Amino acid sequence: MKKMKGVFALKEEILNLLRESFGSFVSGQEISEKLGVSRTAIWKYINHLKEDGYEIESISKKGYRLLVAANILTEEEIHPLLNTKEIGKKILHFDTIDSTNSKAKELANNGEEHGTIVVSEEQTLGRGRMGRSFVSPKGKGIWMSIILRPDIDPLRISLITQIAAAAVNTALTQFGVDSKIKWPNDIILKGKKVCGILTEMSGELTKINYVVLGIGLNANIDCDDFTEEIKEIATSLKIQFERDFDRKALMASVINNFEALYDEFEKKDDISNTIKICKDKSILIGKNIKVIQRNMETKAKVLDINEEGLLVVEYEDGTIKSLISGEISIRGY
Ligand code: BT5
Repeated sequence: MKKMKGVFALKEEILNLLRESFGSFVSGQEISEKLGVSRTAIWKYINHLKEDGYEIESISKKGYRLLVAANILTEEEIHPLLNTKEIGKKILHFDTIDSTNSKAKELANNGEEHGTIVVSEEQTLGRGRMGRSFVSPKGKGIWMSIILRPDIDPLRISLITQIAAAAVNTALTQFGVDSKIKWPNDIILKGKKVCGILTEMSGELTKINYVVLGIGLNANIDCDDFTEEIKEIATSLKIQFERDFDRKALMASVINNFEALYDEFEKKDDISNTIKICKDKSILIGKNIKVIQRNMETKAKVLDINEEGLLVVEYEDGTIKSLISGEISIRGY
């Protein structure tokens, strides 16, 4: 017998063996020899996998056969779809959690490394900006947080939100979804919000300790999951296209697109592709809006998004200002 392995490792290894022979049987004897565990233990792990949602047929004398993979966003399911070096190397998956951003902050405070992702099937206390809540029903969206340790000036932190917005929008385009970016942190589909981004930072004036980048993407939310009030402003891919979207492929695509743009910025100090996407896909440029800052509403026209990701607006008195995302809400676009 080989040395005793952890429960997660064995479950993953059994799953991998079944995956390699997807659709055909693998005998208990074969699994037992390859992994050095008893056949009773294998039976136990197979039951765990079934509980996770994997459809596995078991027939005595033939063994086990994987029929359908579980529709969950675990590391085992996402890893084969990633082409990244650092982002998502480790994916911590939860069935339910208060908020992936809160969990990621707790982990980052305890030294969790750059690139680790926290993802949950549901959030019971999903958070938006300024204490607002974010609806995150079970198995219907991508509720994830990425831990980042960028070596950049803390003043440029809002660019991380822009990178995420560009990455989500590009990923959606790859799925045939024609969405738009509402500066600074929303992705809009047919006039309603389909994704929100929450960037939180721990650091000092001159040095970032870590950034937690939270992304909430409404993949397969049904209309009834939203309250009457939120229904007016929010949507999902399923509501718009009347079909389910592959959450695993979507999540992987967001991560892959994110790392490409993030690396350009962090390693080469090049934010140009991100800004180009944010400008090309902007729903605000050219529109008349209301800028809400500290409960004050001011009318303005959006002129541009500049090379530092700031929103350039012209107020009614003719003054031109570049806005930092911080505490600003935009209405009436
Ligand atoms: C955001 O805030 O849009 C940021 C949302 C970030 C959510 C992710 S999910 C993973 C990670 N963990 C967390 O706890 N959070 C992050 P804000 O711009 O403040 O917008 C919040 C407002 O959007 C709410 O007040 C509602 O009006 C609306 N809203 C709530 N749930 C929504 C949903 N699922 N889809 C679209 N809009 C929603």
